[in-house]
Amino acid sequence: MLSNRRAIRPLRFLVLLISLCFCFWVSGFPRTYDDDELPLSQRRPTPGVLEPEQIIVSVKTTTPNAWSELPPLLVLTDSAYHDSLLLMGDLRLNVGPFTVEDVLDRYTDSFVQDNPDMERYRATLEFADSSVSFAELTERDPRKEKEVLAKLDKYKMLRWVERTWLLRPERPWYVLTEPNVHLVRPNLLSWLGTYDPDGYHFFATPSAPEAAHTIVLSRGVMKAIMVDRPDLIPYYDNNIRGHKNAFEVLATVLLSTLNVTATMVWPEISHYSPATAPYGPGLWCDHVITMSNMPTDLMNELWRFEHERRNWPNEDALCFADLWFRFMQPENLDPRDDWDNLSSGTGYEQWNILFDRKHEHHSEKSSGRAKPGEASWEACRDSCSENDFCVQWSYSSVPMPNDNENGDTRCHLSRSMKFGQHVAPQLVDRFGEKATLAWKSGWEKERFQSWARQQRCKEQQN
Ligand SMILES: *[C@@H]1O[C@H](CO)[C@@H](O)[C@H](O)[C@H]1NC(C)=O
Ligand SMILES: CC(=O)N[C@H]1CO[C@H](CO)[C@@H](O)[C@@H]1O
Repeated sequence: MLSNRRAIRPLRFLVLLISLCFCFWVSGFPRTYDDDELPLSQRRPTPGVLEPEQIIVSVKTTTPNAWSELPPLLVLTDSAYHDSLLLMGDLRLNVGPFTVEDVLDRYTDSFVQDNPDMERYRATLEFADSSVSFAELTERDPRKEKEVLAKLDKYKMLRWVERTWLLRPERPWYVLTEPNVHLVRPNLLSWLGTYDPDGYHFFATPSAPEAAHTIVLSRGVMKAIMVDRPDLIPYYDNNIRGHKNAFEVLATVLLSTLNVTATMVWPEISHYSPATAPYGPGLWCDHVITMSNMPTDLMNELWRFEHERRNWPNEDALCFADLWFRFMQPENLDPRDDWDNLSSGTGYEQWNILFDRKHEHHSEKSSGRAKPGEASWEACRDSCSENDFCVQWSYSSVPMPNDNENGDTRCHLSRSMKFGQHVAPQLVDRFGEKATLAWKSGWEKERFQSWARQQRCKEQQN
C-alpha cells in the first residue's frame, strides 16, 4: 500500500502541476513581465540600457585640487560605478584606494623642459620631490590661475584620452569630465544605449565660457585614434601650442583625422546646476544627464534626491521638472535683496523679455513685449506680473547689459525661472564712473506653478 501510494502520488502531483501551470499560462497570456513592479535589486536589465562597466568615466583634476575635489566626488559616486571610474591628474597620487594618474608623464623630458606652457607641470614635479605644499603652486589671482590651468589642459587633452583607453581599452563608451560635474547615471546608461558604440560619436556640452566640458567618445572613435593610428597622439605634441583651448585640440584632431565634429547635446548635457537651469517650456520634460559647476552641497542634495527616488513606486527618468519640484518649489520666492536670479546674463538672453518701446504705457499683449519697469524695483515687478510670459524679474541698481536689443536696463524680465544666488553689492566701473551694483530679484511663483502643474511628462507627476 505504502509503496503503491508513493508510486501514484508523484504521478498525480505531476498531472496537477502540469494542469495548474497550463491554467496560469493561459490566464497570464499574453501578459508580459513588468519590471517596474519589482524592487530595483531584482529588476532585469532593460534592453538597450547599458551596464555600469560599459561606460568608462574619466575625471580630470589638478594636483593642488585633488584632495579637495576628489573625496566628495568619490563619496557621491555609488560603488557600482567605482570600477569604471578613472582619475586623471598631473602627478601620480593616491586618494584612499584610488589612484590619480599623471597624464603628462609620456611627454619627453626635453619637451617638458623646453615648453613654457609646461611650467606648472615642472613646478609640480619639483614640489613633489621636495615635499612643498601643493597649495603654494596656485596663483593668487584666480584669473591668472585659470590661464595657467587652461594652458596645461591643452597638453593634457589627448594624453587624457590616451591614458583612459590604455587603462580600460575596448569599452563601448568613454565619458571625459570634471569633478564638479554630477552624472545622473541611470539616464546616461539609457541614453548611450540608443547609439551604436562602434560608430563615430563625439558628444559634448554646448560651449559655455567658464564652464566645464563633458565629452563623450564612442569606442569607434577611440579605436580609430588609438589603434588604427598609433602615432597620432605623439605626432600631435608639437601642434598643441597654437590652439585656443583643450576642447579645440581634441575637436581638431577628430575633424582632421575622422571628419567627425562634436554633437552638442542640450539640455541633457548642460553646464546648468539645479540653481542655474532655466526652467520653463523647452526645458521641462527633458532628461537630466549631467549637471555642471556643482558646489559640493548641491551635489550632495542631488545625490540624496536620486536615492530617495529609487524608493518611489514608479521611479522614472530624472527630468528638469523633477529638479524644479525638488529644489525650487519649496523655496520662499518672495522678492530678495542682494540676489541675482539670472534674469539677465550671457547664455540666458533667449528667455529675456523685450520691452515695448513704442507704447510706453500699455504694451501690446500680442507682441509679448513688456512695459518698461526702469523706475523702481516695484515697477519692474509690476511689469513682470502684467506680462503673461514673465516668470521672474531682477532689478539692478545700475543699468546692466541684456545681450539683446533691450540694451542696458535696470529691469530684467525672463520667461524662464532660475534660482540664482546671493550676490553682495559691489563697486563697478560703468563708463568711467564708479557705481554700486546691487541686485534685487523676484519670481512669479504662482503663475509658474499653475503652468507646471498642467504639464505631464510622465504619469506620476505631481
Ligand atoms: C565630412 O563630413 C561632412 C558632413 O558629414 C561631409 O559633408 C563631407 O563630405 C565629409 N568630408 C569628407 C572629406 O569625407
Ligand atoms: C551668478 C551670475 O551668473 N550672475 C550674473 C548675473 O548677470 C550679471 C549681468 O548680466 C552677470 O554679470 C553675473 O555674472
